[in-house]
Amino acid sequence: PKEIFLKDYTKPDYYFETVDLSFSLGEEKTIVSSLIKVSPRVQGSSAPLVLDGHDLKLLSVKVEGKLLKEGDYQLDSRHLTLPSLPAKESFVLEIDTEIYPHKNTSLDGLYKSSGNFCTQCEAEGFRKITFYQDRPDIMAKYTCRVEADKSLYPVLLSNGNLISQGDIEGGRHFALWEDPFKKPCYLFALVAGQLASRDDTFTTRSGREVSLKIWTPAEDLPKTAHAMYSLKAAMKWDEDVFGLEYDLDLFNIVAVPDFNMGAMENKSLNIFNSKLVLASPETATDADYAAILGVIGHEYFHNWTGNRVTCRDWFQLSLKEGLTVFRDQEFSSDMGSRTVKRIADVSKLRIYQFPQDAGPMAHPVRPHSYIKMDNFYTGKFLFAKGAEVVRMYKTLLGSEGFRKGIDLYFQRHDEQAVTCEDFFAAMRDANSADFANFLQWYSQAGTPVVKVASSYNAEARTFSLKFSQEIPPTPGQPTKEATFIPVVVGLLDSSGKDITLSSVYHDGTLQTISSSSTILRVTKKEEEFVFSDIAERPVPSLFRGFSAPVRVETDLSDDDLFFLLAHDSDEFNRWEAGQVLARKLMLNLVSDFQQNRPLVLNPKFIQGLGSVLSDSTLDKEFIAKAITLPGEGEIMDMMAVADPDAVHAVRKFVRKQLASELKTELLKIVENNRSTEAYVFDHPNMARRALKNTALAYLASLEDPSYVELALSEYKLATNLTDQFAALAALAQNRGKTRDNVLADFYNKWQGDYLVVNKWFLLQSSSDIPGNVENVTKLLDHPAFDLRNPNKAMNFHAKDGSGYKFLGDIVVQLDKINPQVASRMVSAFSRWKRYDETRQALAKAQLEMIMSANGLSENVFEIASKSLA
Ligand code: B3K
Ligand code: ZN
Repeated sequence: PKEIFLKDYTKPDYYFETVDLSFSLGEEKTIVSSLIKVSPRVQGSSAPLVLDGHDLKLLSVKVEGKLLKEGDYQLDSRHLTLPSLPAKESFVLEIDTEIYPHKNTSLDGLYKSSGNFCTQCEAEGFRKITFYQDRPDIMAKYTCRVEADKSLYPVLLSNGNLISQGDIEGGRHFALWEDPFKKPCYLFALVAGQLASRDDTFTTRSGREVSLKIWTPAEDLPKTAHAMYSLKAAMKWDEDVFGLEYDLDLFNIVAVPDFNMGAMENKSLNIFNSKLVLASPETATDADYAAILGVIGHEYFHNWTGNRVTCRDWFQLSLKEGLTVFRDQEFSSDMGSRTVKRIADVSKLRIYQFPQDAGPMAHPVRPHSYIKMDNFYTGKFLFAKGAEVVRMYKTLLGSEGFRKGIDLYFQRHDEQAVTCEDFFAAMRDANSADFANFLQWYSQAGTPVVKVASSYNAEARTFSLKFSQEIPPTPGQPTKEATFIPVVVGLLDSSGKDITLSSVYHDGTLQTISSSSTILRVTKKEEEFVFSDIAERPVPSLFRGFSAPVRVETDLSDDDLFFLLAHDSDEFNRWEAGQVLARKLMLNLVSDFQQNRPLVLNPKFIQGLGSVLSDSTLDKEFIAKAITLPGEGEIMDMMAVADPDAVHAVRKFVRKQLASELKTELLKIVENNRSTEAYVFDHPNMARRALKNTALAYLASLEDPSYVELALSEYKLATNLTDQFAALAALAQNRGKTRDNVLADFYNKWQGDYLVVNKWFLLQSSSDIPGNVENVTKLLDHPAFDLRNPNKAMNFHAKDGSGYKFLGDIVVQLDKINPQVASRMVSAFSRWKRYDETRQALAKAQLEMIMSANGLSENVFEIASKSLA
């Protein structure tokens, strides 16, 4: 496999102006004809034209209408090369290929899902459809004619506007689509099948009436109401907040059961994994509803950030993904609770991105190289750091300045393929901003560690904060430069109120402030800021709202942290103080556990969480988050040698202790937050359910018969899946008859709904009950399990040798069917070096076994080999 480098980027020798595609869809084969108007970048160029192609049968090539003979071109397994081309301003290239969508299990390119045809072209799937310069800086105007059997495929969709349609002989019909905007081929899409649509309209603020259609099998249409609500909310929000309007008269969303990712932003024809479209109160949880809102928003927002302005090359992926993830985060914040959304996003960053940034696949926001681009899309979470970088621009520039930057970006780059520097330059130029060494964020991998030391001088009435930053070495980057870290700070007085800051001294200059919080621009390896006119020793609230994606180590005492937990005006930092305390406390308990010392939970911690629990002024979902302990992964991530057994035991211990000490309050919460009203998706109701269900899980962890009864009755009386599934999960924490019975009951109830059954699989595969590998091995033989469907393929963290072996075997099996999903799974091994020697040996053996498998995909090769390196 070949590694591709950012530094090797060169402009294409040929541009494509227009592309006319024609598909004749069939059961055994599909014929794809393309007619491309090609123009050389440099007049009179004699460069060969190299087209990408993968698993294609070439039928014919014509240049200017003239059929090329073998020998006029070169064909290998990945390319079609045309060595001599007319020396003209432009010429016409025609290529016919044959492909076999029914055999395509990779779900990349053109494939079939539940009998319907659909496509996925990002990042490099278009080359599985026809020979093309499959790179995003080739932007062309497309037409697409789709022809198929009319009774099997009554609906024929592609990008843009429907120009004409009609019947043709042999029971076939066609549709002709035209997309007026230039686009890269990764945004091409085609869908053909038996589908019905939920229809609605949206009138843009300039008066364009847009027809909205969400396509699913007819029986699923009732479950698309929330998706339609989400789409309209997103369209309105983008106008209000970013001034961005939809640019065509039609917007289609199609839901398909088999899809490698969440969804795809193809121009005007978004294709979605059904789990991110279909929802009803009985079959989807609050988390599903929220995910649908966020992802529908995300794909819609790509229409401008990604589609109208796209990436020059795949190294710039964050240009569109970081920005669009940031946009969907803001959208969800505005639709619900900003603090709770921020907490959720930061948690994901810590759970997924920080460990990746410390492992063999660590890469900068803009990677320097890749073997298989698909490996850089390991779920939406991993664009999280790119989104944080965009958020830092906003923190530094303020809402208005940020908006000015966005406006300039579109003014300069509409219908262009650009780079991360172009975005940076727009932000800078629109604000005449000084971004110092901010660009380091794009080129250095690894999570910066920022240490903060504070000191108060009573005589001088000054308070000093000393920062030092260090970015740990990552593969290929042993040493790092300092980067620009915006630190939002407030200082609390002894009553817990924010002190009004008057001035701060830094680098020889005194800056006046007069507000309760300020942004410190930390740009050097070591740097000091001194606040003046501070009457008493304050407690600093640092990195408010998580103002930079870094790991922070402060000299704050436990008392300071308890104080912040109780008083900080920045709600995010109240949560954060509780988490810092929990992490410290859990790490100490881990070492107690390892040295066979008895485990004792600090009563102050119980008290601290107890007062949050009974603080009726707080948002209920905030309380639910505040009483949730950091995950096992987060704790292991902080250890020199990760010890899964100890961390597991400690987390369980702390949970049970909290539950037992706070059971009266927890029970009250469950009882006061039930509702028999019809399900409503809004923040107050979701927050109420979240708090109740978090409390229920705590209580059920005690295995006390009365709480088991309580959870069982919550399970039985639930009127929506959120409550029902939460009760199921609470009961499934503990091994035994009740668990087995309730899982069986749930399956019986829902076996007809594959999306609910998937949750049932996932609950079990991610369970930490002892002996789970054996349970899950049995599930593989379950009639509802299908390895080919990515939603069902499970992702475990190996706990002992049997877990590793189980995962290793699945990876090898799955790689032959779907390399993208297989490589996502092999990532579970990537941090094997962080465990004890026995585990290391077991995991390494599996990685080596995988590497020796016949016909290994590039996807799995890249992750497995980098993990072993
Ligand atoms: N842009 C796509 C991801 C495509 C993944 C390709 N393997 C969806 C998204 O950003 O949500
Ligand atoms: Zn995206």
